[in-house]
Amino acid sequence: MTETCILYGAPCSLYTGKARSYLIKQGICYREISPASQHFVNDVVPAVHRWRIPVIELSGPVYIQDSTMIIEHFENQPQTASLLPDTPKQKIISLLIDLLGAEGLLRPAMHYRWNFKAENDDFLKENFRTLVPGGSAEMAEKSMDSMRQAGAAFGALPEAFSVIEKIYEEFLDLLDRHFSKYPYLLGGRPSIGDFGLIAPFYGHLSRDPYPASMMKKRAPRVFRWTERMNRPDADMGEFPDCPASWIENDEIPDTLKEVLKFAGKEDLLAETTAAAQCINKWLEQNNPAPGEKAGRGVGFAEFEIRGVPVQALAQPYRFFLLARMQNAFAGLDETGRRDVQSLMEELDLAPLLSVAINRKIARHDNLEVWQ
Ligand SMILES: N[C@@H](CCC(=O)N[C@@H](CS)C(=O)NCC(=O)O)C(=O)O
Repeated sequence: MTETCILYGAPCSLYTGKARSYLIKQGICYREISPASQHFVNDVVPAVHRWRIPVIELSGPVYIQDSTMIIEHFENQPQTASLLPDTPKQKIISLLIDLLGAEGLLRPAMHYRWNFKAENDDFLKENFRTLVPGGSAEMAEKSMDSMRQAGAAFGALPEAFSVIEKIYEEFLDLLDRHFSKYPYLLGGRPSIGDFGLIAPFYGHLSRDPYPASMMKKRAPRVFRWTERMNRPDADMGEFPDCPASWIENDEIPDTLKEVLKFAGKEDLLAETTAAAQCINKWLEQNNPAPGEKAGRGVGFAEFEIRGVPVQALAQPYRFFLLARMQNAFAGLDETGRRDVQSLMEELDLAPLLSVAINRKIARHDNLEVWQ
């Protein structure tokens, strides 16, 4: 790949971590530039209609905002070797984990960033200064405050802290067990699922002081995977016999099944079902015109995690990603659909093949819009 592109993003940004890792693993030439730059503020923000990272700038200039769409752009290039498996189970599981990373783990990612002030805040202040023009400490504080509020909007409120931590610790243990056997989610090669999962696991959970130290102590192999995902080679010296390919015969390893079963139950199903209800109610009341911009959140989904009531922003974007998995499922042949259906049943995740909102989300001119 010869095109040199510019990635506007930042080390502390969750979604930049997803796009960056993909560019690195695919050997795509890129230069990362801070969104504090004049060009980003004056030209890129107006072109993509909002201050949001990551954005990639291609020759033209063409701008793409959205980590998933950035990856899709490169996946669609004829010279690219796709990192979405084309066997049914591995394909659908990759897209499921993409959803889990980009949406399902936002609560722990926000909690471990914003609710450990003594350990994290000095580090974050320094990081956030690099996001704002001139490195203004005052602007950085403002931006931190608005992100802190976003964390609360995802349900990371004091009454839920302890349950969020318990679930995350158990999740880490299961993931660590998986990475003791395999360097990536599906064997010796990263897939679309790895890029989804690295989103919360790089910028926040492996970098911010409190969760980083916890991860290194409790789940060192998960930490190694976060390093590995940011290296151009396979970086799997611990696995001398592992081929640099996905596991054969469309197999999903037992260690990953355990991770998925757990995460589906604790981080995905209840919230997705509640968010669908909340968004559908909003759609009924508001009936947005086709082409109208779909906001970040429309109301609050109400559900429980281990008996603790939680309210979390119901995000249409969750269903944009979920629909990608459901469309891929619908596009499988009959045998593929049957195999995936029984895998999803085994994982107690079958409802995710059908739960949906009543209007589709499309992308137009770098924005999510109602169809
Ligand atoms: N769906 C988008 C989400 C991007 C996103 O939310 N980025 C955060 C930083 S990690 C951001 O720019 N937040 C600022 C805001 O939304 O005001 C993607 O995948 O790129």
